Amino acid sequence: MNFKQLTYGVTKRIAIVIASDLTVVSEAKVDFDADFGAKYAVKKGVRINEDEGEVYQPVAMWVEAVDLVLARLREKGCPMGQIKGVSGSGQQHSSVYWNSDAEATLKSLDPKHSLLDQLGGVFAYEFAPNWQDHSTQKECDDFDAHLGGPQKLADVSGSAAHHRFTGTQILRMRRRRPQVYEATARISLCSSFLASVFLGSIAPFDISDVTGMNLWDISAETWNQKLLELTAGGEEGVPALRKKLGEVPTDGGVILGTVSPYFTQRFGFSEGCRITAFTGDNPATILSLPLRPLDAIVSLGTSSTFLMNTPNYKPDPSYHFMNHPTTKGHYMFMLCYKNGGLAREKVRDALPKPAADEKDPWANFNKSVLETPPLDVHKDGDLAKLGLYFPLPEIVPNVQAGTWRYTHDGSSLSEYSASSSTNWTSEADARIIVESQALSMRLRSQNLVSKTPERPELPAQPRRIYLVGGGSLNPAIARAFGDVLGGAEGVYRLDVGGNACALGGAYKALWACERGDGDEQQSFDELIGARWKEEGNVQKVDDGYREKEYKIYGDVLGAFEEMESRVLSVAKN
Ligand code: XUL
Repeated sequence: MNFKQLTYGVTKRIAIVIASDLTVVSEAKVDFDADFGAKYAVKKGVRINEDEGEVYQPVAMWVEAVDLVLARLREKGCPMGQIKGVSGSGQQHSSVYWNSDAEATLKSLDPKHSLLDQLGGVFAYEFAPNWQDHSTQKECDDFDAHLGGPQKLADVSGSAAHHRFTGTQILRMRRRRPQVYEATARISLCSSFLASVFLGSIAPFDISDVTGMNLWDISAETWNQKLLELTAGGEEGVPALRKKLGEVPTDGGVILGTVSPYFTQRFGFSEGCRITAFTGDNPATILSLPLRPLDAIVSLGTSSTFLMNTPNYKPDPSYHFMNHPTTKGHYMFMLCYKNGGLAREKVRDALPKPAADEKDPWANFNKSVLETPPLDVHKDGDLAKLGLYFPLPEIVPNVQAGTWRYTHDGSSLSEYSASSSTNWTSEADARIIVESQALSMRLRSQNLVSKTPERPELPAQPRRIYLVGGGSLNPAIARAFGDVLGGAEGVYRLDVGGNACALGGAYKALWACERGDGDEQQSFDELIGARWKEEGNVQKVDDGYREKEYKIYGDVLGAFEEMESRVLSVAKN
């Protein structure tokens, strides 16, 4: 193991230390519920105020988690003094409101006392809105209208208005808690908050994470004046808001300074240990491997995300474009679904239970997915089945909770009714839900993919599809995703534990510290690509592209899109 150069990626919960050759040296974890659930009254890390749709977290818990995760790292024997650089990641969109004592307090932290003891008084608001917050419908309507419609807002900022996006959250803070807004000297995102603690000074926003705010003009590379005016309540409020937001360095590898003396004295970090910008958890995830343009990551957890690195900027209200965290001129394309694993679980639970000696609770579900033909079409003349299964209100498309089933005869779409002659079984649902999750991703990414240069005979599609998260362990899901989405080089399981974003943070720190200067400066892909080994990190789980299946699903994309618009128009009326 090479201890010469160590870099450290930290999320709210996980710290990973890697060596120059990317081997993992040490890891430690804090679990919000297990470690702090009782003290901070959180469940699944959050508190909920149902009446207002607020989902939030005590900032003190995050502060305490930093000390705890570092203490655990040191206990495990991590050579803290050899850590050369620190970066990390945090949930996107979440915001921290610092008061005017914050900067001075951060600069003079005393290593004999805990962070919690010292940072207790530096917040204008003791909570941080969590990314699941949905209290901002009014503010979303205002943001969408302000530039002339959701498409216009997406053109400028990369996304239409979303409840969780920080601009709408700040606007609500000013309206709902004006005294907090007034008392706020600086606003951080979760990522820049963590960087600030390590730096001992309020750190600027990261160039990728700032694009999750609905406030940053992506092509102009600066704040959008009109959106600032909306948020600040008029032109006269803009200078004060700009002060709260700070400046944004456009280089994702910027060295912000060295680690605060608090960490050198309390945990043994070296004085020269450098801090680079921390980024969002999704941007950090695309840094956990050398993700080339045309490669996609599909995260199959409780919710689902689809991430791609692309040089094409084609914004649309139903998805997100964000600046790539390390590569100027590239973007992270992201689809973020609320319904993923839980929705599949509901369908699974409607199937007969597997036999008592069957250990895999997914056995029957998987059997149904594999034994049901695409779209449940067994023979010529069978109607194709399409469905939407949303036990939670969905983001993509933005629709209330519900289940919808449709059939398609090759030219027209009809809503399925139980009294029709078509037989729709629970086994078919298992196939149709997995297909529908993948079809939604194919529909929305189809204009971003092109032919894979090494296989020009194949239609445009992702080159590799990397699956992560709980669902990636399920071979039937891998197979169905390969059927629908293709994958010119196949479908792979990305096997970096549950820590892709912490690992991506560590790779970012390594790149920032070792990329060199001037003409010699290496891009993230060059540096990490040369050191990264497939072996042990990824495993091929499906061949991906299959001509017949790829065409079958391509032929129903239009019908799938029409089904979504019908569901949306009924929901609106
Ligand atoms: C992305 C999003 C979530 C959080 C999760 O827009 O809101 O994926 O980043 O931490």
